[in-house]
Amino acid sequence: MPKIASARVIVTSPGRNFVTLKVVCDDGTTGVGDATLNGRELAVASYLADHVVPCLIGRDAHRIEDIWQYLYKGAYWRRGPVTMAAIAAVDMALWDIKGKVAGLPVYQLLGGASRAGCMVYGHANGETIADTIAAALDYQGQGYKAIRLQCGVPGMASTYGVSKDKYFYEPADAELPTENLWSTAKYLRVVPELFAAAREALGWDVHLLHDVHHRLTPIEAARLGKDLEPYRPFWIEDATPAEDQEAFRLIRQHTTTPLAVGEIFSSIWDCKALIENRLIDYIRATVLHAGGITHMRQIASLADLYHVRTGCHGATDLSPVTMAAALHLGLAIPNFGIQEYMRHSDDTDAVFPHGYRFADGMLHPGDAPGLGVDIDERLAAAHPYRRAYLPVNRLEDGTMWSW
Ligand code: KDG
Ligand code: MG
Repeated sequence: MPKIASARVIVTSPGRNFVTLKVVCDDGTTGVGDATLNGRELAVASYLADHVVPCLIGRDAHRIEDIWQYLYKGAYWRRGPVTMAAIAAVDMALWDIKGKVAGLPVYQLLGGASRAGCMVYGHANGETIADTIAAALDYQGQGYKAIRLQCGVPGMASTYGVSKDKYFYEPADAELPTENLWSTAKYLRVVPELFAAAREALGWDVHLLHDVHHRLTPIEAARLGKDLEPYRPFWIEDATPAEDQEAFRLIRQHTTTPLAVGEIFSSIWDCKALIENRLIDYIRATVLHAGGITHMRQIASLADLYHVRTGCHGATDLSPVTMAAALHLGLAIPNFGIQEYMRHSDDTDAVFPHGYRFADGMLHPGDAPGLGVDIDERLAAAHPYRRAYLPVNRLEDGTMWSW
């Protein structure tokens, strides 16, 4: 059995910051895990290097479940994004190692493929509705079956999800948090117009998604859900801040627009009530922020009982290691729904060589043993960490709001 001989934490910034754990076994087998927590990267790096790595040395790398339980229950302090991202990194690395030792891609260890590939959604965004539609048409031309639509709000200087770059949105861009302004009234006017224009231009054979990014009250979210119903959105995401889970009951009572939530959840306990009370349709927790493949598989199994499907977070701050892990899990589980795919920059792709491939609107993780992704440490060293924060948000009168 491979024993863990060492593990190192690699912090690199090829266009944006990433924290990666590399576990090395006594037989030379290595595994990689993603531990990136956007804007708080060094907290997880320290949690891993100072508190987790010393406990790993000498352990049997095949005992994935036992090591998961050891790190979760053994810390006494449970859950939370820092802890769960650190556990996730170890978990991903151990699945990577197990696959390499077995000579099988991880999806085979999880039960084998349940589908041809994982349907993904791309990000169409623009300052105006016309710009967003043009971007969406571009995605449609590339074969995407699902597209997220975000556009600028007239009268507001900046809007969540709208960037200068054509293919990805990189909000963590400042050494101190930038301050954005928000107006719910202005926003609620523009989104239905965007969806009407999108159906007109793109037709009905493509799934359309939208991210509210935690900004509405329950009754406002209900209004948006109703207004979008004629355009049959695939989902609206994070309609309200999900720590108030009862809020989703109110939204549900008013609209049949499907609801997705969970990208900031860190454990099955954050998902449980929403799933069991049938208040959501898609769970967006990820292998990275929700404890790795081991824990995310448990969340997906719970969700499956209630007809809730996965729609895992896949923004650029989740490294290609997470993307690979999510695709192996997504390919295998019965209730995969969709996978977010905000492409990485060329610099990021170069630091993380990977085998997953896009074709016909889907990503496939590839058939290399393990996760099929690695980190080029020499190249990583050429991109030192740079402090970068997500923005904060205020109402027009200065009141602090959710970003
Ligand atoms: O780190 C925060 C980003 O990943 C988040 O703002 C992106 O909401 C997001 C999404 O749906 O991709
Ligand atoms: Mg989101």
